[in-house]
Amino acid sequence: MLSSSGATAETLDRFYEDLCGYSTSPLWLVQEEALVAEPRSKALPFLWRWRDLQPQALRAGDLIGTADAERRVLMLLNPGLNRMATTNSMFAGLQIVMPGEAARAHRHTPAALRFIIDSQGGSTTVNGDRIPMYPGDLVLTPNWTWHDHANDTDDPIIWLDGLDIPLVHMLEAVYYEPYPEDVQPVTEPTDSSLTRYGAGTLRPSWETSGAAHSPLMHYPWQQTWETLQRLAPPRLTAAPMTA
Ligand code: 1HN
Repeated sequence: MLSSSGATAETLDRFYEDLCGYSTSPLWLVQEEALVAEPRSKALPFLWRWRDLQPQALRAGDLIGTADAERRVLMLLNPGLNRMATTNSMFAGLQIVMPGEAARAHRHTPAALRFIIDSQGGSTTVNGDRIPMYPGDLVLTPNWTWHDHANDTDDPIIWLDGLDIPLVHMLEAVYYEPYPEDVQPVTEPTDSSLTRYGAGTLRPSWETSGAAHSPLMHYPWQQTWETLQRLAPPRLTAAPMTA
């Protein structure tokens, strides 16, 4: 049988007020909300349009130099979240690197992914592995890997950054370190993670990646497209992202 003390509202009010003074609070007043109610996300659906944002990215390229921005990124901030977040757990942004520029080397605990939108051969170097970037490519920068970006082409390059910053921030585990030089040395043959691990089920027996993350950093669009084509009905023919 359930018990009841019969305490008056005033007595309870005083009790709850006293608890406040001890940084303590009764669970039974909020248990419904804390445990029973289903999660309701504060994040709102929102569409960021390329045709709106591309000109703004180019404008940032004109107005802001690399001396003023470690990374020239337009943040895609969710209108329902009052913080640096695109979804509850992920941050996204559009990054632009102008011809001849390099975004200097650094590393951080949030992990990053990049989907390349406009590029005729820019590159990201991840722990000494220089990765060429073309439209539709996915390039990974696992947490705490050194990375810098370079644009040796005649045109601006733009990509979509995705980082798990809101999640790592919530864990109070965001750390950052600049590389001692502007650019890290390339220590591997170009695109070596793809060479070693890009064949999927075939991997060299002598490679032993001790890293806690996947050793594959580059998913070229051509490979992705061909795989999708093999899986899809035969009417798909052209690779729309191919330059
Ligand atoms: C960052 O370091 C990069 O390394 C991109 O390219 C976007 C957004 C917030 C904080 C750090 C990058 C970022 C970022």
